[in-house]
Amino acid sequence: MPLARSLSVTSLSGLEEWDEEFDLEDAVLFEIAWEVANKVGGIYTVIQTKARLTAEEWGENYFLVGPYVESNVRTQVELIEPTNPALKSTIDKMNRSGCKVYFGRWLIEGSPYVILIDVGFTAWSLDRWKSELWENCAIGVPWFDREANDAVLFGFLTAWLLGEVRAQCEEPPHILAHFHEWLAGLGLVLCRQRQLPVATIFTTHATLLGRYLCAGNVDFYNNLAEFNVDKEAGDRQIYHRYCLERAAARCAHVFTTVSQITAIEAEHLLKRKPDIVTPNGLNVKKFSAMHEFQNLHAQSKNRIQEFIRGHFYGHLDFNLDKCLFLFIAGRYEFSNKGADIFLEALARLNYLLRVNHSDVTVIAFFIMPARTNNFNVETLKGQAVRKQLWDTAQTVKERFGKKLYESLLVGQLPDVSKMLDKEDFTIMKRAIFATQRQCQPPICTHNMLEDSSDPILNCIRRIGLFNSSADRVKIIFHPEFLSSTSPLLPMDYEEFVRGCHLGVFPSYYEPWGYTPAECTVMGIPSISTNLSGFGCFMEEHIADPSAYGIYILDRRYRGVDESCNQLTSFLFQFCKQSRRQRIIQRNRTERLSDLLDWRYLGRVRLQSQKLKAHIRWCGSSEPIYASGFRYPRPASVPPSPALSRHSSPHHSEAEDNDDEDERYDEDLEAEKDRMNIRQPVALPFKNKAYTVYGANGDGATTEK
Ligand code: G6P
Ligand code: 1S3
Repeated sequence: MPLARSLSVTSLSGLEEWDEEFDLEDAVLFEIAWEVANKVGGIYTVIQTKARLTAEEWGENYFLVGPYVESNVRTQVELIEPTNPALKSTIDKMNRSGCKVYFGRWLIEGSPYVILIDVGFTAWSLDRWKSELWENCAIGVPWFDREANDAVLFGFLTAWLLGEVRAQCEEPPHILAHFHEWLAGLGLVLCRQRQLPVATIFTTHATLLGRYLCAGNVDFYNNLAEFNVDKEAGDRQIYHRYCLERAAARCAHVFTTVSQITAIEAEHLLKRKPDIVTPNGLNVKKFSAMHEFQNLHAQSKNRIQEFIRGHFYGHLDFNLDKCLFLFIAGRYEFSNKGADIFLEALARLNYLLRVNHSDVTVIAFFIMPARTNNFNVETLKGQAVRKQLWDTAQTVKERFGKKLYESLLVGQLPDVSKMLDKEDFTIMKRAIFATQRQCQPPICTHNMLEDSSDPILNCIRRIGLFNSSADRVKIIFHPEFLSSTSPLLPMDYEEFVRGCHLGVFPSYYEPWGYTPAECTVMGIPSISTNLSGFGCFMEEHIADPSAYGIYILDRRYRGVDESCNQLTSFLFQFCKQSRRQRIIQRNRTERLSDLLDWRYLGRVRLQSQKLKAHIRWCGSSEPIYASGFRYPRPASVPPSPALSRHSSPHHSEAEDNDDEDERYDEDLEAEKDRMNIRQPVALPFKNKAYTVYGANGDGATTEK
C-alpha cells in the first residue's frame, strides 16, 4: 500500500529524537509561503509585518522560504551568500542538482533572510513529482492547473531543502517549519510522509472551499456541517487543490488559523479543528504626538480632493469641504467582500441624503483590481483639465502680482479695476470653456475588459448611481491597486487610507480582514462585520466598538436586507457627524492600534516537550488579550443606555475639558484589573438567502 495512505495524519509522531526539553535559542525556524517577497494578498501582509519581531526573536535562526520572482527580487531583495554553512552547502548541492535556489535579505523592516526557489527552473521534474504524489498520496494534479503545478514544484523543493539542511549538519538542529496556506502545504505533507524530524505547523488563512462556496449562491454558515466536501470541491474543479490543503491541515503537528470563525469553518471543511487561533497583527508605528496622524489625514485628504477636482470637472457643484470619502478595497470578490451590499446601501444613503436636504456629498471609492487595458481617456482628461486650470490661475496671478508690485513701487495704491486686462480675461474664459463636458463624470477610471459582465458596473447600472448632479452619493471605481507613480491618483494605499473618512468592508467571507485593521492603526474609522475575523475580535475585546469608530455590521443574525438597512444607518449617522465629532472619533480609533500590534497581540512561540511541537499563545510578556481583556467605553461617552445606543461620539463637557485621555487611561487600568472574559458568539447564523436588490428611482429598495 502506498505510504501516505497509511499515514496517521493527525498523529504527532515523527519527532522521537527530539529532547524532552530543548533550548529554543538553538532551534531553527523556517517560515514557508508563496507570498514571501511576493505580494498576492493578505498573507504577504502577515509575513511582512511580523518579520521584524520574528527576526528579533530568532536572530540568525530565522529563514523565510518563498518563490523566486525576478521582478520582485530586483526591487525587494538583496542577494547574498548564505551565512549558515549547512544552508550554504544545501543550496550549493541543490543548485548542482538542477535547481535554482537563491539566498538573500528581504529589504523590509527586520531584514529577514530569505531563501527563494525558482520553481520554473525545475519544471523538468514536474511529471516525476506528480506521479510520486499520486503513488504516495493519491492526489492527482491536472496538467492545466498552473497554480497547482507550481504548488507541486514548490512543495517538493521545500521538502528537499529541509531534508538536505538536516543532512548537511553533523548535529542537526531542531527544525520548526511553519507553512502558510495550501500553495505551500505540500512541503509539509512530504516532510511527514518522508518522516523528517521537523516540527510542522500549518496556518490556513482561508479555506479554498469556503471561499468558493461563499462566492456562490449558498447559505454557507448554516450548512457548514452538511456539505459533502468532496463533491463540492469536485463540482468546482478544485478537488486536487482541496486534497493538498486538507492533507496539509491533517498532517501538521500543529494546525492554526487566523480567527474563531475560520476555525469553525476549518473544522467542518478540512475535518480538523485548529489547535490554536492566531489573530493577525500589524507593525504599528506610533507617533509621538496625537495631532501628527490628524495632520497626515488633512494632507492626504487635500490630495484626494485635488483628484476629485479633476475627476468632476464641469460638475463641481458640491462643496468639497463637506465631502466625505468612503472606500472599500481588496481582492475583487464581489459578494465575499460585501461590495454588493455596500452598493445597495449607497443607493439607500443617496435617497436619505436627498430627502433630508443634506449638504454632505459622499464619494465612495471601490479599489478592487479587475482586468483592464489601462486608464480611460475621460479620466485622464479630467486631471489634464484640472492642471490646465491651475496653470491658468498661476499665470494670471503672476501677471496680477507684477502689476501690483509696479504700482506699489511708484507709491500708488493700485486701481483694482485695471489689475486684470483683456488678455487675462481671454485666458480665463478659454480655460473655463475647456471645463465644459457633455457627459457625466466617469464611474470607472479604467477601460474594463469585461465591462458588460462586471459585477460592480452591472450593479451600478441597476441602482442608477451615475454621478449625476442630483446624486448626493458619487462613485469612483478604480480597478487597480493604488500606486504613488500613477498618473491619475499618485498615492500609495497608506496615504489614500489616511485621507479617507471611513473604510467600508461589509464582507460575507473574511477569515481575518486586514483592511479594517489597517484603517484602525491609522486612526480611520471602519465598518466590518461579525462574519469577519477582525470584526469578531474587536467585538470580543472592546466594550463599545462603535464609540471607537469600529462599526460592526450584523451579517450573522440578520438577512441581507436587514444588514443592508443597518449599513445604511451606519453610513447616514456617520454623514451627520460634525467635523469636531469626526476628529474626536479618529483619536479614539487610533487609540486601539496597540490592540492590533504584533508586539502585544501575540506571537507564535514554539516550544517542545515530548509532544515535539506545541504552540503557546503569548501576548508579549503579559498575555492580557488572550485572557479576555476588554477595552472600556471611552470616558466621554456617557454610560446611560439611552445615550450609548448612539454609535457616533457625542459632544460632551469631557471633550471640552481635554481630560478625556487621562480619564480614559484610568478606566483602562480599572478594566485591566477586572479582566472581564466574554464568550464568543455561538452559531447558528442567519440564512444567507441571497436576494437581488434594485433601488428604484426614489431610492426605495425592492427585493426580487
Ligand atoms: C485633522 C486636521 C484638521 C482638519 C481635520 C479635517 O484633524 O488636523 O486640521 O480640520 O483633520 O477633518 P475631516 O474629518 O473634516 O476631514
Ligand atoms: C486572506 O486573504 P484574503 O483577502 O483572500 O488572508 C488574510 C491574511 O490572513 C486575511 O486577512 C483575509 O481575510 C483572507 O482573505
